[in-house]
Amino acid sequence: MSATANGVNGSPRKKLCTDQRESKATVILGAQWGDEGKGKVVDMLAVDQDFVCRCQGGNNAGHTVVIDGVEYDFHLLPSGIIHPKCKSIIGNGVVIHLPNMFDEIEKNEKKGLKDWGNRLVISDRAHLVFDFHQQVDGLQEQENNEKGQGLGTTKKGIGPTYSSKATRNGIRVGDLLGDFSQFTKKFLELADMYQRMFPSLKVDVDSELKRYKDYAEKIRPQVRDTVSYLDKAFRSGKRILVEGANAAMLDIDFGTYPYVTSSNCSVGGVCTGLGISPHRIGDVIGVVKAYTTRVGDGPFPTELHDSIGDLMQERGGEIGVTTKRKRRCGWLDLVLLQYTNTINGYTALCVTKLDILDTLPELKLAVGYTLRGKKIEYFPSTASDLAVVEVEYLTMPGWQQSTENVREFKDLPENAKNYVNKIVELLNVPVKWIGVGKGRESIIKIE
Ligand code: 2SA
Ligand code: GDP
Ligand code: MG
Repeated sequence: MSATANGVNGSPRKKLCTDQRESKATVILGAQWGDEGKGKVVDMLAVDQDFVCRCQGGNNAGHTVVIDGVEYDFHLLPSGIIHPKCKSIIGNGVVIHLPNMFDEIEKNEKKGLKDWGNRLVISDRAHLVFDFHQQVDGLQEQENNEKGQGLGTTKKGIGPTYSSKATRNGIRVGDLLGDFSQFTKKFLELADMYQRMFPSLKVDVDSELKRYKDYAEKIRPQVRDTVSYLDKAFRSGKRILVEGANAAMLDIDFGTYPYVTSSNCSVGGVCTGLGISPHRIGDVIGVVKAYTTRVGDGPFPTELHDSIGDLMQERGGEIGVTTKRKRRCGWLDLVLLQYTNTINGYTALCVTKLDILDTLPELKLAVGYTLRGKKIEYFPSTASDLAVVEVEYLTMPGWQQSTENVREFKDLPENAKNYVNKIVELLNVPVKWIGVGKGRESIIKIE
């Protein structure tokens, strides 16, 4: 048989996958501008998983999990960390500020997190965020604001750290655990570069190096090569969940550039941020808030600047988990969701926060965009075009009754069912879960 025939029949690939025990990762991704409720979905699905992995972002993320009335907010730690049987992986694509990570661990220990040291695994390829990256994030924002071009970042040093990674003078976890004199040299060079770029930046090099010498020993037990570790897990049929952070519309390539974060928050980031082959990706679950929110600057076609927007903000408790900023609110945008579905290929959706819409007499869904008088069949790539699209809406009647205690789809008010069914119809993706409250139990599962 020729090599070509082999390829066409798919046999070389098949050979790699013939082990019956081989598993596939389930991926959870934000389908809008973040804060869709990914933390809650991860918590729900992590119950029977062996691994929960973060693949991108850093502690700019804020993922909320509510268990028995106790609210946990995770920023860098995977939301599965509270599940005693589940290992939590921080992959190579993540950027880590160690002092913030240990603060986060300490805060959660006070709420009941136990034995995390046995479950947390950190990639030696992940890049480190230093205090000066966070300061530079603030300085850049300040400069941009002065020009009226602020992005509204979380100031967690995410952009500057991914910049260091791209300019190849970033420092990785593995560097910290290796020869400390080499780490010192790299640290001095990097700090020096930023001080030349930002003369007002102060870096207390001696105390930082002392601090990092201690952090090296503190994290050493958690660090390993996560590529081979996960490979072994896939081969032995372990159940692996990937927790996307931020969301598709904040993706550095596909989001509303430059009003985006600095990583790939869509499905590609799963492969590059964990070293997973695309063949190992199974279900891709898109988490969709029943309306739209955005925190930070940038265009938002369905934004509401009226009492309905205020109602969504207040009823929805729409406040940033990391920065405590008010989130902007607006109608559900199906044009945007069609776009992120094209990129991510959702196999199922979880629609969250349906309960927040319970009091509205009427709801609108964005179903089309017109740009400079012409209906468009693509999602605009520039912030300036997106800022001027005219939105075509479909109006649907509201249900004006509480959905909070509903646990089966059939028991939802007819108009709530119609709203969800419209999402399914227009996206052609099944909705498998509907969130009707903050708690773990407040979910409708659709078999
Ligand atoms: P950055 O800090 O460089 O990643 O900021 C760039 C843009 O990305 C947005 N961004 C977010 N949007 C929604 N949720 C995020 N996490 C927090 C939360 C945000 C918070 O869960 O609420 O607390 O404010 C998040 N992280 C980054 C950010 O607003 C910028 O528009
Ligand atoms: P994430 O970043 O996608 O994990 O989302 P966040 O945690 O930043 O924001 C989602 C907020 O909505 C949190 O306060 C959650 O507790 C809350 N939440 C999640 N799902 C639901 C839901 O179905 N109904 C209600 N009322 N709140 C929800
Ligand atoms: Mg969030």
